[in-house]
Amino acid sequence: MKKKLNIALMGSGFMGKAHSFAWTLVNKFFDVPYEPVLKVNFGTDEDITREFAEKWGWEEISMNWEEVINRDDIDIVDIVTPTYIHKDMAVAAAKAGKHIFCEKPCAVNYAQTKEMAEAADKAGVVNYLNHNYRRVPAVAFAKQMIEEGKLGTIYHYRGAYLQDWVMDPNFPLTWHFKKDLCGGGPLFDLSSHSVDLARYLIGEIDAVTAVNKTFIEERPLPGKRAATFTAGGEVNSEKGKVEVEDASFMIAEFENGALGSFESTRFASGRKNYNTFEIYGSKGALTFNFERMNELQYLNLDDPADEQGFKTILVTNMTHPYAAWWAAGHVIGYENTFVHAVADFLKAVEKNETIEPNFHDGEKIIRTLEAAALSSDEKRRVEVSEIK
Ligand code: SOE
Repeated sequence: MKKKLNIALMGSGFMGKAHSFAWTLVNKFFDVPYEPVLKVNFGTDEDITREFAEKWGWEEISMNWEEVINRDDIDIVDIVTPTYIHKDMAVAAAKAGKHIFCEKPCAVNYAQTKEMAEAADKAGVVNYLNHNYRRVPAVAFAKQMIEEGKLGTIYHYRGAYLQDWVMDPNFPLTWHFKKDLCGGGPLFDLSSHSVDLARYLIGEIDAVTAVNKTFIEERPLPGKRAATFTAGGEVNSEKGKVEVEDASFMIAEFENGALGSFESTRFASGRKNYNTFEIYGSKGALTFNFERMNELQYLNLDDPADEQGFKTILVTNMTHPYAAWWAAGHVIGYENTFVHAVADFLKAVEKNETIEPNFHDGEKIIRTLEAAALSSDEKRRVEVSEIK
């Protein structure tokens, strides 16, 4: 019998589903040391929270997050709320001695990420920041190939994360458009993932030059069920001000000498979750597109010149990272990446080990994004170290 660990899920939206799926399935496919128990779900709207909890199998619901976090029977606090409250919840969880699994982006600004990291370090709790795309098998395999030297010296990193879910000017003014609640638009929501992947795959960023742009300045106020990807059905004639960018383009100078770029937008028509990277090195290149997440494109400059070209590697073999699902060629999906994260997190909890990315990675990512926002505001190149 595995030891049971009680989970408190803070939030019940789009990410709540993905996390609930992961806690439920992790033991079926991965050899993890614990059995997670879906104990309590915190939400702000009682009807929505009850519906969600019943559907996903949470034993109880609560409308009081502080009480939930401080319950003696809770072992793990899983934060899937809008970004503005990550810091308060994470600091409270650390103080209460709970291990923390937290959605990205880490927080709404660099100062908050520092507080989160400090609180977690002081309490000695395991803390994990869920940039889940690191745990796509093809991405973890790309990392392996880069570490083996297959690309040689890296010259370029191009990260583009494109979506289109708010292109309709009547898409409501959800928390994703209010700076205090989200920290930034696609820069925080999407480029946070791209910067995480770039740091994971090729290294740290020293300086950035960016331009942010807002296309729609006002939107209708949101109804009760408006959420990520969902207008919610309610039509409201009153409008409010959009406080964040709709698109962000950034040039990045890496510590190792590579030159990179990051594009993020919610206005790329037809692009739904187009999270891509291209890495070019002295010995070859790798490209990845999340919408084809089981594949990596690889160019090897050692191939005979007249046979050179990108080949597709189908990253589903039992020798590839996170092989636990099906036989080779039986592709996996978005939700599986959350199971991988939960599996690694539970192993880290058992050994009380550091897992990556964590709040310290969050600090570095948000610092880079803040530097990009400053660069766009002041129309100049910004060293990441300028952000205090
Ligand atoms: C909305 O842009 C969103 O849900 C992001 O917040 C997630 O991090 C991404 O994985 C999918 O899109």
